[in-house]
Amino acid sequence: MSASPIAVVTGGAGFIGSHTVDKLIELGHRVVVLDNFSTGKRANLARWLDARHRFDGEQPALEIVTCDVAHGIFAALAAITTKYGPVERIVHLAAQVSVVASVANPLVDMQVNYGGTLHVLEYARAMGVKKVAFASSAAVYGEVSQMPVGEDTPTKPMSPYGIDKLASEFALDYYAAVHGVATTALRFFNVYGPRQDPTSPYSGVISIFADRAKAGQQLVIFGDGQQTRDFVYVGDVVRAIVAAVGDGNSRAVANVGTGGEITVVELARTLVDLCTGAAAPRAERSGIVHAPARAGEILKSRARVDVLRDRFGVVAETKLVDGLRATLADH
Ligand code: UD2
Repeated sequence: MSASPIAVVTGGAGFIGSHTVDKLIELGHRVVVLDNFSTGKRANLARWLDARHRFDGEQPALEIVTCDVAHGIFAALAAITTKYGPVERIVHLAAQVSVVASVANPLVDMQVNYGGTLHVLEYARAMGVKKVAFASSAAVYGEVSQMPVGEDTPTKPMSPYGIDKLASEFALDYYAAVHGVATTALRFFNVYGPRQDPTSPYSGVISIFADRAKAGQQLVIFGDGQQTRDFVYVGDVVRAIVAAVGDGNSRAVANVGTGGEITVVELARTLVDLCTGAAAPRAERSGIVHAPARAGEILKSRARVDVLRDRFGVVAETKLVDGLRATLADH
């Protein structure tokens, strides 16, 4: 039996990363996770940690390396590649993920997010990695008046986070053009699903609402709740990632969303209904209250998704209510 290919997932112990690892291993890869466990959790990878999935060079398996991507992926991977062979593909998800934290500390954001991408690209160039897929963000667009947002919309990021994601995209393009490293940047819209951490005030709204609705606590909507988002289920995002990292296309940039949008108030009502049953008496249901709008908040967000469909053959097909049910089951 020939050894299965080695894929690296940076940030592989995190929310999107661990779902990506699950899928890549199911597809037959040996997967190396690079994670500094600042937000990632070993428990997210629990199903691969038993003896059946030992990384002995042949069967699909998992190896975890604790490291900061922005401090030397070369050293982190040296022992593994010497023993088991070269890395074929890299999914680069490791990042500082809070927009608010990036505003408070732009230098850290730049070092981790832009610096991390450069380390990954330098590794890919030096080691002849076949493909790098990168988690970019809808944050590269900033406030856009025309919906849905296509990839050709002028980018105008409104935060250090968005700037560093866009700078990373430029770096991907540069390495593709100058060094022949095949790359794809995926611009994630609002990703949700099981394993998303609800504990920070800046966690994704669905993880926060799911947690509170399940506990019968109030859901707090910022502003009037008429702002919309394109919420895309993590399982669909993983299909986009796997398609992007598996193909030879280069220099592609693709939105990853559903192409639909829902208001935050509708979202809150749907979650409350799912938790209590639409017919439940008002008193048993979580209340929905309003608080002042977040400063600098974008009003509308909806992805155009034809590049994802036409170039990568992926359509986000999980219905919101099904995705919400799966998310609630995890809380
Ligand atoms: C998303 C991304 C962010 C960045 C940005 C780019 C997530 C988690 N964050 O930020 O990384 O890419 O898009 O535009 O995907 N809300 C409430 N109550 C709460 C929490 C949130 O009403 O308790 C509202 C919030 O005001 C916003 C919406 O829910 O209108 C979504 O908030 P979010 O923090 O989940 O995501 P967003 O779109 O601000």
